Amino acid sequence: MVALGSAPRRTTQREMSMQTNRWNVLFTLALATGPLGLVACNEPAGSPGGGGAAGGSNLAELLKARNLSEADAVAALKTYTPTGKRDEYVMFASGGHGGNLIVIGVPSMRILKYVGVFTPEPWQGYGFDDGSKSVLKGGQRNGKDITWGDMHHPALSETAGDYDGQYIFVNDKASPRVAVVSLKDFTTVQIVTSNILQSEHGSTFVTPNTDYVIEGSQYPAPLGGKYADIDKYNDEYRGAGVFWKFDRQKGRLDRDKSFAIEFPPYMQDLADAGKLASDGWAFFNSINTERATGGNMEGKPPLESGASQSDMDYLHVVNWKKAEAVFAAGKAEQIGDMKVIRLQTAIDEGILYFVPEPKSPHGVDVTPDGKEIVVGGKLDTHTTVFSFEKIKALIDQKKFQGKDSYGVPILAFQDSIRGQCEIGLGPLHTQFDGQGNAYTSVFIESKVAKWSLKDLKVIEKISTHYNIGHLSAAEGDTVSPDGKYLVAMNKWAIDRFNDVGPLLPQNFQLIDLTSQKLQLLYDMPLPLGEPHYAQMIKADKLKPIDVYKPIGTDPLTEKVDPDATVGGKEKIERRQDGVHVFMTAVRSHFTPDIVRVKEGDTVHFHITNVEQAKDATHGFAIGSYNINLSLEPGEHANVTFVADKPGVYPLYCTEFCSALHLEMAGYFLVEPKDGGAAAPAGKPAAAPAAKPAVKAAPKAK
Ligand code: RUQ
Ligand code: CUA
Repeated sequence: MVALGSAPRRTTQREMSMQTNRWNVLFTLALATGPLGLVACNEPAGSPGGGGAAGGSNLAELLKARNLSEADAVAALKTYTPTGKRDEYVMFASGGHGGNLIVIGVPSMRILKYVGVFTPEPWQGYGFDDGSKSVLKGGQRNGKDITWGDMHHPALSETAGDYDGQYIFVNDKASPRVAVVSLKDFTTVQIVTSNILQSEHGSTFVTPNTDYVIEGSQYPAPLGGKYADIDKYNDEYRGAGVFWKFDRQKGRLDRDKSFAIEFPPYMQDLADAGKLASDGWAFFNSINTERATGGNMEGKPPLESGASQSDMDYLHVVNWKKAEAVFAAGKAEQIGDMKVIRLQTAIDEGILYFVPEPKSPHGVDVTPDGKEIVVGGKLDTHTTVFSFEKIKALIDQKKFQGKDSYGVPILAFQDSIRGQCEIGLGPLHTQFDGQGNAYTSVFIESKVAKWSLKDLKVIEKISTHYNIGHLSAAEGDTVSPDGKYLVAMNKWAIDRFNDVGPLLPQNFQLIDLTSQKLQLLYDMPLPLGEPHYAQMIKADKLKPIDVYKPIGTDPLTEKVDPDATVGGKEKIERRQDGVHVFMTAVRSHFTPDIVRVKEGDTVHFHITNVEQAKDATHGFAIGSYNINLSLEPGEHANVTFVADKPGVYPLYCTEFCSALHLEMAGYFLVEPKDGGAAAPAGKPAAAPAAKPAVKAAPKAK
């Protein structure tokens, strides 16, 4: 049982510097006494880390025994976080196929939490009580439950272009969905979806004050979920950019105030919102402006070669401020469940422009000052730096080099860029520090390239292990990035970890940006489906609650639930709609602890954890009924189900909450309709005569 009432003590500045000094002394000693240079690790991959067993308590001996190099020791000291100490940054990483969000402390790289988002998360009881079930229901597609997610890009809410620590938004590429997670309690409070899109990718990206959460399509399809054969690709298939309006007061996306902008059937890729100089604008990449459709068994080129014919694709430049006004003026059309600004309207109203961008680009990242847009050209060796000022001037002067086949004005490439930086093979995504440097992931080379935005020259490259996709720098998407740490999110781990069968973990690698040369500090295996992107926020910007107050609070409404119960007021009531159980949980009992219902009854459990001690969570489980709640201190939860199988069901608490946790249990008794004659579920009803026989069976001795 954890100590109650004694909040973990924060380390004082003095203690910190004492500690640093102690390490310095120890470390200098180690360097002076140990032949560090001679034990530098140069072993084949796959050998046990650090060679021999850890032995001795003397640093120099330890380094020698574990065969660690000086660089290893430095890396260890930079990431080691002693017990009770906290991390400087918190990173929110996508949980990929798991459809959940992973909270990681940096620089320790300790996993702090998995937040259930698009899929049930049993520990949190997410997807088991009525409230969270209704949140998940918001993400049903065509009435179907989706039991996985392809989560890509978490986006922290921003105020004036800076992370404010209030909310985080995430997307599901496969079944276009956007979720809102409240950072007050790290709980998913809303999932929205629209039938306007059938897949998405440019999501989620927020405008600088979180007015909108952007969701851009990926693979074109007829808008609104309609059917059209792929022969009609050019005419009937479309992309779109959805602008979900965020109501910060309510902490929810407001469907009625949200709109979409129709795009031609190119495959839109990543997106980013403008900021400062480019506030009011948004940028979407595209691939496959060739409009290849695949059909490799129908005499057509496979999609990937068909889509790589031209040298240029189109950067979509979108004036969302204008789109907002056009939508408000009623010039959007209802398609499916979304109001859509049609392509022609977007052209006529000056909402959409194209700028050619090198072949099959991927990441589009607006610089911290909002003045430039960096595009990584997957099949190009450069990053291209577009100047917003130049783009804006061309638009204002209506200086276009032509139109695409749908009539969208095209700006001249050379007139829109400031320049290009020769990066290497396969540049994807770019992050920034506060010193005018950019960091681009180089997929094919498995490297991070640090380059100067000013000179467009590579300063340094560091190898990653192995192919790197996204990368995330501390406060890296804000108007004032911190630099300091960078996490490379590598898609191939190959030989980095112990073998666990053919499906390998992902490899997150922590890189120090403050050292003279970029230094690799830590490898973190991530045992969840491809987690594309992450954002990293200064830990002290997060101010989550530690208990729900007042007692009986529903996390979704943040109000006391009308069915919350206090100690002494517990009751079981039979009403028209079934049996209502008003229950409390406290160490170490549920009240009531025996609940009797009849087969076929609808049962409503209303359970309040009446504790206010930090971390005093109780679980509530009824095994064979798939009931599993997590009741954090002060929390109230409801769960409704039909008691359709008679029998005796123990109920119990699933969190080891006290010395008498095992005794925190009771019984849920479902009396058979016929008063006890029914046999156990799955077996034919026993003849009444069998009953006394069972009763009379003598106890085995
Ligand atoms: S995108 S790295 Cu969504 Cu690059 Cu995956
Ligand atoms: Cu409550 Cu265990």
